[in-house]
Amino acid sequence: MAEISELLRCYGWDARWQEAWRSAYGPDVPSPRVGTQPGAIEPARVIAEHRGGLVVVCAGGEHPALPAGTLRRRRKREPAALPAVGDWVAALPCTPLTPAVIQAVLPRRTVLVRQASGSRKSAGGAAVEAQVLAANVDVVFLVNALDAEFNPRRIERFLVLAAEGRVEPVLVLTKADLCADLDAAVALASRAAPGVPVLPVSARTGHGLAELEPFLHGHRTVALLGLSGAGKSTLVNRWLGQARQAVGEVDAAGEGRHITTHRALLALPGGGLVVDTPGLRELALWQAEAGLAEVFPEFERPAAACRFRDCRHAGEPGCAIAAAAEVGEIDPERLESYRKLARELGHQRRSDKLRGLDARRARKSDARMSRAIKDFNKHQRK
Ligand SMILES: Nc1nc2c(ncn2[C@@H]2O[C@H](COP(=O)(O)OP(=O)(O)OP(=O)(O)O)[C@@H](O)[C@H]2O)c(=O)[nH]1
Ligand SMILES: [Mg+2]
Ligand SMILES: [Zn+2]
Repeated sequence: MAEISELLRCYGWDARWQEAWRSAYGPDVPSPRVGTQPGAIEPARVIAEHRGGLVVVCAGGEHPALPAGTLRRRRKREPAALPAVGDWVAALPCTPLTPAVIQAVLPRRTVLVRQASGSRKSAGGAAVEAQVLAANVDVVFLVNALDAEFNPRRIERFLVLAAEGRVEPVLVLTKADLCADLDAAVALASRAAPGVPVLPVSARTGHGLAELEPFLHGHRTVALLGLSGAGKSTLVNRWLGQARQAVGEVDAAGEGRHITTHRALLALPGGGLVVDTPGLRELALWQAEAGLAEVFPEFERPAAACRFRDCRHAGEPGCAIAAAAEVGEIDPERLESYRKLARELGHQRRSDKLRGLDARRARKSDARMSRAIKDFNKHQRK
């Protein structure tokens, strides 16, 4: 078997990815060829996403890339199908005249996906789109500035998104230097995120940064999500040891001005990988029922005792959740959040059904694609 490229290893390629590749495309990782000849397909990781296209890193270095037409068409049936930052993909190498062409996305280990902003209204017939924020992320830092208003409801949303994508969440409270009562802030955040590490830091004074270090090693991928102006890029620059990501000023209203404009995966000198993202103004969930159940476990058991199987816990007769709330077993604010998120996901389910999104069909076409690529490579090797 061909040796694993050191560059790919730095970007997180490991024995498990090698295995995934092997089972999809055969025993060899074909070596890239240069020149205008079409080369064999090779593994690459998507490291940036611009309006104009993608950037991938493969054994030979960084290249501009575009998804193949087959992937773009698949998006209609499977909204999260397009390659995104963090994805491992099978790409045809670029030539001096053409970008690399991404033929397939290796099955994601984890994924952070939201409903694309502006697509919430499905009633008027507008398509509801999924947007992959980052793929194959090990840990997500939910970044919240301590000078901004703290909104537990936003945090819950983030936690559901992380749980759904099987990504370990860490709550990072930035700008600790601007906070008068750190203990109170941490206590408040911990209430919204039971069981999740809550780490106050200051990029200005260095306070708490050492606590983040353990996450930034060993070719693991950490994604940063949060409002604009929360201080994500400032942290990334600190870890990079250079001012590579532009950072912005915060205006009088305490809002950042969307300084980071595209998602990018960056390799840190210490071996870790970070995904810097543009500030998220809204975070609409995308098919996250499992994540919801994980973040609100206290509603799972009582809900099973509700009289109606599709009980919305909003005043239906025989509602076990309402009964539990009455005797004070349930935090009414969390119940309100849970209800709201469940309602939102319910709407989405129904509109998906109307559009006929069908996961089984998508998997079938996956298998077809990987067969086609195998054949293609066999042909190349002859
Ligand atoms: N006082 C203080 N200011 C900070 C700290 N970290 C970041 N800032 C400031 O917060 C502002 C916004 O920081 P950015 O790093 O650009 O924020 P961002 O989250 O990347 O914002 P977007 O790219 O727009 O999403 C800048 O003016 C930083 O100097 C900190 O720990 N303390
Ligand atoms: Mg930024
Ligand atoms: Zn109920």
